[in-house]
Amino acid sequence: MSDQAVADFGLIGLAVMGQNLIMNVADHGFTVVAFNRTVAKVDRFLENEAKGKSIVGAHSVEEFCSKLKKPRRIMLLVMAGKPVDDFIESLLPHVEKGDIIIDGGNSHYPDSNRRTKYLAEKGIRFVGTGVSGGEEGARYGPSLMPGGNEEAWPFIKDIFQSVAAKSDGEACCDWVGDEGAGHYVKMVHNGIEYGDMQLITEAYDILKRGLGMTPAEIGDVFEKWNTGVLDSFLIEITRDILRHNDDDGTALLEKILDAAGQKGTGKWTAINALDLGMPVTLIGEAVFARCLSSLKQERIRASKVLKGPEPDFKGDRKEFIDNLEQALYASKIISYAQGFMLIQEAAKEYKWKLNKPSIALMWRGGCIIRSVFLKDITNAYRTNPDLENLLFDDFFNKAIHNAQAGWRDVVSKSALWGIPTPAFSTALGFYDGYRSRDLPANLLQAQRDYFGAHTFKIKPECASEKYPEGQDIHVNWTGRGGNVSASTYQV
Ligand code: 2AM
Repeated sequence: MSDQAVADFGLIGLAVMGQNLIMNVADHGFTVVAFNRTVAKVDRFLENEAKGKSIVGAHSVEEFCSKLKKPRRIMLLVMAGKPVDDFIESLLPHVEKGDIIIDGGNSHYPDSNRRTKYLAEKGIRFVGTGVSGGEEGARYGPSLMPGGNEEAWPFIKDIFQSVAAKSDGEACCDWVGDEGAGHYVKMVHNGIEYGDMQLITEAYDILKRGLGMTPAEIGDVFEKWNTGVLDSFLIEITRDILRHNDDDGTALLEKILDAAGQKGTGKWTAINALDLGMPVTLIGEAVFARCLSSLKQERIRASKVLKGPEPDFKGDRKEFIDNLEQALYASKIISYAQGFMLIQEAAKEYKWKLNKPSIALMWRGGCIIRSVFLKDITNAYRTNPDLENLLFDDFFNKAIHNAQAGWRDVVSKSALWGIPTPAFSTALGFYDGYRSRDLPANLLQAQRDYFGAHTFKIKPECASEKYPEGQDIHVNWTGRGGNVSASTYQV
């Protein structure tokens, strides 16, 4: 090893996240070498934020690699897409077999699948890691979700778990699984974040329009909720947002245009759920709710011509607010159950070994969806890593049963009042569908067979010689046409 090789860890990409993560790593006793495409940023960083810390700079990829101890541990925090591939190519002439390249950007998981395979062929260990928690998290403790080539894990575990957020003394970072599993789990995290945010907005809307409460009053409700089962970062910041007054003494929140933006990770999750055939309805509704909100001008026109009922709250307000807390809790349980159903299916489909108890632990602290609730999910998967569904866990089974009456009260009242609750409602719809032994899909199958000869199977208890169990059956519903099923003829 050359005398120059002083650094334990290298990071490329000196935007705020990169700079903060470097300082975080240096604070934990590691020496870090920094590089950036625009090299002037390296010197600026060294002279300012990095001054006095165990951070060195490099002015070329070659110099960067020569300053790293072996196996080299190189992290990229650059813009997702082509810049990641370009940097990987520029690193290749200067790295050796066994070295580790980590992509911590917002990459889509298929890219991480591809990069893991491509680099493994060259003897380079690739890691795609989700990083959550924003700038603050990067500096003082992010949630880190690494996946890819598992051979890399023993070499990066110490650094990753040192810099990650801690929850009850445990690092919010563990190995997720193969190939793009780290970025996949980060994608689902973001989808769940969409869902959590949508649920909170619906609760706010019900309190505002249904009960006629002011932002300050609603802030007090959120403050109380933050001491109970909903205790979480998003509930906490919502409380603060509700209490944030503008110069004129009124809530700034009420001046903000009600048209939501999105960067696409929620959409990726929903598209993936459709691709895998998993009913991740709450995230889907959360994405669509943002789409609907962004049709502001059209909604203004619609509000003038489409009539609906007005809220007329009667009864005990405190009891209703408690019911709303239960509705939010129950819907959140459904959303996480759906998220884990998706992750489970992805592992099966993509043949990844996944570390489920750790996924919940990684979301426990550091990231946007961090909450007390995730401790209960961690416990559920630690007790039974093969848990088929979160709703089968004793704790959550009890929780959803306790919350049910309040949840139904909120969804039905909102419907009668004309207040949209796409996320609360879809969660309840899912719950009732999931717990239904019999669904009306028998009629659907009959319709499909009627118009398209798509065939159906008979219920085992109704099987007979005429309708044998397990067979694809086609019936001539009209007495006209043939008896040929769609699977045997081409239109
Ligand atoms: P820059 O400072 O030279 O712009 C976040 O934008 C990080 O990604 C920055 O470090 C930025 O480098 C880097 N980045 C953005 N686009 C890039 C590209 N096309 N190639 C390499 N790095 C890029």
